[in-house]
Amino acid sequence: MLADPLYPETPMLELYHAEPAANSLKTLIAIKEKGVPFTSHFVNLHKFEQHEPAFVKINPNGQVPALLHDGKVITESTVINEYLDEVFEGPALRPADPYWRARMRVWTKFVDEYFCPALSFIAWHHMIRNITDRLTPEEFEAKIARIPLKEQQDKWRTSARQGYTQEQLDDWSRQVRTSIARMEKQLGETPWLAGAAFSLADASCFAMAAGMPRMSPSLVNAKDTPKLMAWHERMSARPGVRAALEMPNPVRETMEAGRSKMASVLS
Ligand SMILES: N[C@@H](CCC(=O)N[C@@H](CS)C(=O)NCC(=O)O)C(=O)O
Repeated sequence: MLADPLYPETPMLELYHAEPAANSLKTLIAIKEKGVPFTSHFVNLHKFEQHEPAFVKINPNGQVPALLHDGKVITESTVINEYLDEVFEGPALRPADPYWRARMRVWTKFVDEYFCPALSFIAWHHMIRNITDRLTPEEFEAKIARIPLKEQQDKWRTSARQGYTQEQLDDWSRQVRTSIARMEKQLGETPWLAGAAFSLADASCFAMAAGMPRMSPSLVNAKDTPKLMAWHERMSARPGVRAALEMPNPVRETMEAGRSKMASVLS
């Protein structure tokens, strides 16, 4: 087992991630809440670094995040979070009770299969052109050719060119509203999404909803979603969550450029 020279008692842990948003934010919250020292590798998605051969060797899907622990790779943000909680000392991030642990997993699955994809398609529709418009058609095709997954190639191409249809955007927007309503209902019944304590369910949902009170105030606000707003405040005040949000974000400006357009869909 290779030891990190800075923390000789800690096995070498490296996280490859992008700006603190979506799936990267999800794992950053878990690793910071856990308090495990790690080496951060920023992968600039706006420069297509996730498709470079060196990174594809780490994650054959060409996506962040990816965790490297003692030279072993773990991918999939939700799996990474469970792994971190299982392997490292520190505050428990999963309920001990099997029922609530199952409920936690229902939330993380819901985020991965429903909430995150809906939000992601809307975001890509509005933001990808800020990244791809500076490329010539030849440069763009060369970038696309390196993307390992056909589905991701299609998503980049559609988002960069014609975009998605209004019908598709409306449907994803409905799914985001459904996700918000489901969170609001749960937070009316329990203080955290999987019961009495913070868990990976909160990390997953917050990673998707972090920007919503600011970006989509007509959807997430004190009058319509008071429980969610109070939870958002409690989440934002947690030192681990704050540390995750404060991770460097060199692409903030490009992101902001697409946000107002995105907000108009999510209302
Ligand atoms: N199911 C994967 C999804 C990972 C994912 O979609 N990552 C996005 C960032 S949030 C990404 O790397 N996108 C860049 C690309 O697909 O080219 C997970 O949860 O880790």
